[in-house]
Amino acid sequence: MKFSKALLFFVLVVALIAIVGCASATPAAQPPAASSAAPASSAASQAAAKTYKDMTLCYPQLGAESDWRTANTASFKETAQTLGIKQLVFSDAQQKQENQISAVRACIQQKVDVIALPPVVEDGWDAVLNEAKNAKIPVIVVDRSVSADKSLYASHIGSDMVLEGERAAAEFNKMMPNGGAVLELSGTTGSGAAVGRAKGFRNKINANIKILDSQTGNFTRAEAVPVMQAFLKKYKAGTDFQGIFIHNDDMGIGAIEALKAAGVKPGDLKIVSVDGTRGGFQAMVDGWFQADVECNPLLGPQVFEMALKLMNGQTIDREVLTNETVYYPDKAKDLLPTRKY
Ligand code: GZL
Repeated sequence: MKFSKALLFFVLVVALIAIVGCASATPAAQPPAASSAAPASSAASQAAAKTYKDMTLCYPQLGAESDWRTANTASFKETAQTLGIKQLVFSDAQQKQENQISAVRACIQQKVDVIALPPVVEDGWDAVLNEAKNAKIPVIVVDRSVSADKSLYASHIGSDMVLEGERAAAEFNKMMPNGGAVLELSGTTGSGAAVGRAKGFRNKINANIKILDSQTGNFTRAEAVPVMQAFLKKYKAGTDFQGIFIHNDDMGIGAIEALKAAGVKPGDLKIVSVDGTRGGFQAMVDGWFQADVECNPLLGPQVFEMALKLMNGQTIDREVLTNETVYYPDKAKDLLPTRKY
């Protein structure tokens, strides 16, 4: 059977089209592209770690009542500046809890990353801490403590206020081995600082030293003056009482003003204060204070570090206590120029 060349060519062309056409209609299985099918790498699957530049931290400061508080505020503002955080949402509650609670609520509305709360008093925080928890905004309690359940905040960082009171008591025990009587000028009523210091003082004061009276000066110089004046009207310095335990240096300086006006001289009484501010060191240099129990306000760097860890889902210690000491007049003159607050 003889095929014409033309027919043979036609058959070949048709066969060729049939082969090519199938190929294009059913693409061959493509090898998996490395980027789409391979399991994502662990780095790629994790969201990029947050940095300080991503941080909006809320610091609803309780007030500006003392040199300690001024230094605490400066520590947060300066650290925020140095770290270059996105925003420090700062406010001053003028020592009013309702103002602090409003400030926290505003920060929750703003959807800040972390709230660092320096509570003016211990009680009354449960509701707003629950609101922050429900909004998934972690809270770090700073400085003074709260009575709210620990599940409502991520951590507390501050001083051991009970230990501070115990340290003050130990000084009176040393200075008044034969006993006597002391007055107490306490801090803000209901504040973790005043409650802790009073508790610690009573834990360790010797039985032969009587706490003759106790009044609050609300941690301010101005409010301590009339309290000390009233004490001096009621009790004879040196006779009815031989010492004064004062919960912070600012009130101590106010008390000195009243003592001077009443004719009391440096050294007539045994006075122990708390904070270790420049004002307290000067009072030791001048002979008014026989000891000053340290309470460190410079908590900014640690709090920002804790906040960044929380933003990156890392765990932090639930309780961070600052290491502190007691300062005495014999070194006060040399140390005064080195004091940071
Ligand atoms: C203590 C702090 C107190 C200081 C005062 O940690 O809360 O409040 O002792 C300050 O000086 O006003």
